Amino acid sequence: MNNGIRNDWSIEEIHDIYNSPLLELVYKAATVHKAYNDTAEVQVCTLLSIKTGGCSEDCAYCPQAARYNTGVNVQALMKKDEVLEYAQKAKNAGSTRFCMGAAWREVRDNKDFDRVLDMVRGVNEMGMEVCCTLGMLNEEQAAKLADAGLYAYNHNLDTSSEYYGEIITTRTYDDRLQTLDNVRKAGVTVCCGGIIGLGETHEDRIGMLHTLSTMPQHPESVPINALVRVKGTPLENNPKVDIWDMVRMIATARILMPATMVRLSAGRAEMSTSDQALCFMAGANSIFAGEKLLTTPNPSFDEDNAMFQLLGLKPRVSFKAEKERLMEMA
Ligand code: SAM
Ligand code: DTB
Ligand code: SF4
Repeated sequence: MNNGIRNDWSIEEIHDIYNSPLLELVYKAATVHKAYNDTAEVQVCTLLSIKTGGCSEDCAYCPQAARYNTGVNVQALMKKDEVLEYAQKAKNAGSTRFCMGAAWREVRDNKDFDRVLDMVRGVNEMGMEVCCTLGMLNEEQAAKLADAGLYAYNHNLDTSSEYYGEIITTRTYDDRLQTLDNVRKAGVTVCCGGIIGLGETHEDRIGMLHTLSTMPQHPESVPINALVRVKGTPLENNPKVDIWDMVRMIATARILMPATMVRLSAGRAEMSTSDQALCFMAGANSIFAGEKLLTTPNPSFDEDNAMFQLLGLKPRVSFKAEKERLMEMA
């Protein structure tokens, strides 16, 4: 145990937390949140799809898989200058983390990867936390990203190891864990979470939370996505995720991983302000901002600003800026 942070949760304990009466669960999560974090602060991350569509994988939820007819236009890797322009806009709008996503199965050692490394250097120099999500990585590639100034790498487990094969057949759960290991070894922070609404059971959700919360070091951020049902994907007709399930998931994640950034990720476009307020109450302290996630709609900066005003929330300064401020004071 370290500062009350535990890595030895049992499935039974998580089961009991997840299944506790909803308001009691939210109350407990809010209490843990207050003890570990500034509850007024919400980290605002901006996502940019730097390479879109045409992906060889078969992830059943994903509009970017080449094998589904989803109407997503394939776009080759963007130019560095274009990406930096977006990053500057995001920074001006108050975002402190910039996350670049590519519809790749894995990173290959080629000119495209060199260009991504250049983008990472550029965004880092702008004073933002840089995050990438590029698919699978080996140790050397993770080290190169770290050298370029990468702050975080997003690589989701998506669901439980038991249910994984129902959703993706072109890679394994172990492949995912291996990449996460490579990222950790390179000293890059880990962003790893999942999706609810894939047709999984409550036990699958508990299983995924168990895997995340028993890692030797908790992921620094855990995105909880509600499935965005995209026409043309095998999951297009799944029922809409119930907000109470989202709240239950976020609250449980907060209790298990008290100091982690729990991100209310995909699905906000279909949530009301009061739905989102409940998620913040339950311990969410990070969002993706900007009109688009990777390919699907997200609330606008103006809508989010209005929500922050209403709820008395403020965007969190970047860890980098915080560190620099402390050094200046010393
Ligand atoms: N290709 C890389 C990979 O799979 O790791 C990076 C990009 S991929 C789009 C990043 C994550 O987006 C996925 O792991 C999944 O959790 C999430 N995602 C994709 N489509 C989604 C959808 N329709 N609804 C919710 N989350 C989704
Ligand atoms: C994460 O967990 N959610 C983001 C980010 N990491 C890369 C992606 C959500 C994608 C939603 C579907 C889309 O816009 O294409
Ligand atoms: Fe490709 Fe990532 Fe989408 Fe899977 S989630 S199809 S790997 S872009």
